[in-house]
Parts: sequence; structure tokens; C-alpha cells
Amino acid sequence: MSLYLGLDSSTQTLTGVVLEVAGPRRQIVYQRSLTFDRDFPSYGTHNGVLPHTDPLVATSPPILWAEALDRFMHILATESGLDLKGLRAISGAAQQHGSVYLNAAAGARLGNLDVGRPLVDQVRDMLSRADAPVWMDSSTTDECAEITVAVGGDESLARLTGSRAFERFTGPQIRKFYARDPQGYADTDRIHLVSSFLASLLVGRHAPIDYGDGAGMNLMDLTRRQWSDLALRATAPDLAHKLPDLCASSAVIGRLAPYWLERYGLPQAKVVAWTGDNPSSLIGVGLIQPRRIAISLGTSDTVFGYLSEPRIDPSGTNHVFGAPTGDFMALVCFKNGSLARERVRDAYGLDWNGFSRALRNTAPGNGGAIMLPWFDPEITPPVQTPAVHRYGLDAADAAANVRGVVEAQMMTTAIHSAWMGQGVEAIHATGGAARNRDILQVMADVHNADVHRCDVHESAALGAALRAFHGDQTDGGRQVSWNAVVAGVAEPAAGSRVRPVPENVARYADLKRVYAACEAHALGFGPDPTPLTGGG
Ligand code: XUL
Repeated sequence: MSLYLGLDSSTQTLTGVVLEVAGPRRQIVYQRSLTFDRDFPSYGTHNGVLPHTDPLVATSPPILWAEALDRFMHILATESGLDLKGLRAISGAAQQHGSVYLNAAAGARLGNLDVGRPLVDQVRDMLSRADAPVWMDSSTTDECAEITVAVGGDESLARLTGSRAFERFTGPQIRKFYARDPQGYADTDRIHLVSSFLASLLVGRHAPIDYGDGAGMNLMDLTRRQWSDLALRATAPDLAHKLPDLCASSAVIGRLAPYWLERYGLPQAKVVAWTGDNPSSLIGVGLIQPRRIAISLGTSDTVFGYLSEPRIDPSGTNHVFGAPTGDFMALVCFKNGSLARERVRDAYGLDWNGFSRALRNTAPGNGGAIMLPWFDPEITPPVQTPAVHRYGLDAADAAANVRGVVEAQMMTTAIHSAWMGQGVEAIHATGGAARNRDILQVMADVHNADVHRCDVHESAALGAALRAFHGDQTDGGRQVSWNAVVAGVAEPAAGSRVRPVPENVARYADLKRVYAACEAHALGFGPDPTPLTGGG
């Protein structure tokens, strides 16, 4: 019997999942989350982020993440009741893009962690910058523009690194630090991602950055999987010497350092490279084959696509990262997810049952009526000023508006993931709203694909535990397919398949064109499409 620990250091929590593998049987035997605000109140974070007067700035204290890791290991060792002698490997995932700045003494300190002192006190002395900018930061618009010009434009940067410049990405953040605090930058010996920083604490030396998370920096040549000289030069001087090495996501990067063995009695488990939370979730929702996507219906709606080759989104809104399988993944994010569904539900005084009833009592295609449900600023397509647009849709008709919001959300996911160019056969639906079969039917019909419900929670931590298992196996010379890795754990719920109805598929093929025309009109670059819609 072997145990595998998967950790996920997200914006607000550190979660650990322990997977037990005994022959073909896999089961989750332990799960625990620590919430940064509640469990570590002395740092004064709000939802995991420090307060700032400038609303565009978002940073967190890296020592908080280190303390949480230390406390999690203590709890695991003393309260889990697990026989940890069987712990064979650990891997992890972390919020993407955030960066941690270490001084020249950090290498030696990492290699010599004092078992008698809490980790947090030792990490404090390793930092050349007390705070870490995180993915919620959007203060680097100038730096994005400078890097983009130096690399030859949006499209060149996207082709090179998988994404055009985004404020939260690590390269622009590094450039801002260099520009605002040149001495701090000069004192920085190594710049880690959150993922490689935490992995470094486990192995007791500077850990590499994996290709998956490395692709979220605007610094890595996505196809060659190496740091891009051009992008590095566009970002900050001498950066090549400050970045860790890159490695495959499944690489075993070391074993648990003596600190963990002596302090918590843990065995010398292997440590598999950490990655970003999104690449890790790809495994956690069992997305390991081409022609499959996952749609997470949560606070925001997110599409993950498994890609066997790097592709570029011509609209420049979306990202391509490395996938833990060694392939690639696409990430498309829609901000108006559950919030938009709730706004419509509440506007018509419905509960979720009433919402479902409205969906069942209206015909697919909504008589040609279209809603653009941009209750909040939207990421895909980019919409700065929120507004709900209705084309041929009567705002007083509750049922038509319920259908309008759901059809809009499914059509926008289909239209804005078409660039992945892979013809979707099956969709893994996750998140709260995936419990609603009527919504999943619209998803199946709009995408013309089978939809399977995935009931996994903590998909990033689960993905990390599965990656720990995979890394351990392949490191031991055993070939194990990703199918075998996720079998029975990160698979769709049995009996949850929803098939597309051919007649609805045909209707939505037409309606998607109308939706795209409405979107173009609302964004100001297309004619009024009302004649095409229900009101025409
Ligand atoms: C992805 C992104 C977020 C963070 C959240 O580009 O910024 O999903 O990874 O933790």
C-alpha cells in the first residue's frame, strides 16, 4: 500500500489530499484545508491577499505560504491517523503567475534548514522582497506594453510564450520590480513561482519550474520549452541568471529534505515537480485525451482544453500552458459564470428548481432570441463596461431570460474555444452548476458533444496527488498510462452522460452565428443583427 500527497497552495487556502494506491484500487484517504485568513490571522490578509491602497496591486506574504506548508505537515503527521511510512511521493500545485524573490543566501539556507526552528523564521531570511505579487495584480499595464513592443507585438509574444502580455503574468511583474526597486532586483539571486518556491522548501534546494507553470510567465519559449532570450531581454537585465531551471512536470526533483524527516518523522519521499493549479486540475478532472475539454461552471466559467500541439488564440484573450502529460493545455476564462445565472434567477424571483423548470418549459433556440449576459466586466470577449444586451428577447419574459442566459453561456464557451481547432467529442463538466442536468443538456446540444459530469472537488490537489503517483511510477522505470493513473479517481460520474439531440444541434449551429453577430454588434464592430434574431 502506497500513499501519495498532493498539495494545492491557492490564493486563499492550502489543501492537501492523500491518495492511497493498493494494486488497481485508488482512494482518497485524507483531505484537509487550511484557510490563510482564518488559520493565520496575524498576517492580516483578506481572502489571502494583503490590503493595498492601490486597487490594482495584489500581493501576498510568501512566509505565510511557508508557514501553512509547515503547519499542514505537522497536522498530517500528528492528526491524520495515516501510517506515513507508506508515503512514497509528494507533488503540488499553486496559484499561477505569482513570484517569490530570494537573496543569494537562500541556496545555502535551503540546504541547511534547522530542524529546531520553525520554517517561517528561516524563510524570512531568504527573501529579497517581503511580498509576492499574485495573479490578482493588474498594476503592470505599462510593463506589458514595453515587453510587447520589445518582442515585436502581441502576436509574436503569444506565438513565442503561449499568451500575449497580461498584467498578472510573471514577466511584467518582474519588470515592474526591476523598474521600481532596482536595488531589490540586484539583491535578488533567484525568482521562483509560488509552485517552485514551495517545492524548494520540500527538497531543500532551488527547485526547477515545470513547463506547465513556466508557460504562465511570458518568459518561456512554449515550443522549445526553454527560457526565451528575447523575452528575458525584453523584461529585465541579467534575468537568465535569476531564473531556476525548467523541467518536465513529471520529473522527480528530489526527496524530502532532512527538516521534514526529523521534525515530523516523514519518510524520505520523492518530490515530483510542482505545477500551476490549472495544469494540475487538468489531471484532477481526468482530461488526458485530445478532443476533450472540461467546462467548469463556477464563480467564473472556465474551459480547459487538452491540446496535443501548441496553438495560438488569434483573439489574444486566452492562454496556452504546458500540460502535466507533456502536451499542452488551453485555458479560456469567462467571468460571468454563476453570478450571471444567479442574477437572472433572482431578477425573476426564482429558486434553482424554478430556474430548471423555466429551462425545460422553453424550446431550444429560444425562438431566435439572444442575451449577452455581461453583468460584470467580461474577460472573454474583453468587455470593460458591464451591460446586459438583449436581441429579440423580452426582458419581462422570465423563462426566455433563463434560457437566454444559459444558451449565451454555452454558445460563448463554444465560440471562444473553437480556436483550439480540435472538434470536441466529449466534455467533462465540473463545478456547482454541473449538477443541473438541464444546463448540461444545453451544453451537449450547443457543443454537439457528449457531456459527462465530474464530481471531483479540489481538482488541483487531487491532480497533484495523481501526478505524484505518476512521477513515482515512471521514476521507478515503470510505464504507466495517464488513463491508468486517473482511473477510478478523476473520472466522470457513472451514468452521468448527457447526449446531444441532433435536432437541437442543428438549431444551435445557426444560432451560434447569430450570437457571434450580436457579440460583434455589442462590441461595436458589426451591424445591428436584430433582423436575424427573434425580434426581427
Ligand atoms: C490563471 C490564473 C488563475 C490562477 C488562480 O491564468 O490567473 O486561474 O491560477 O489560482
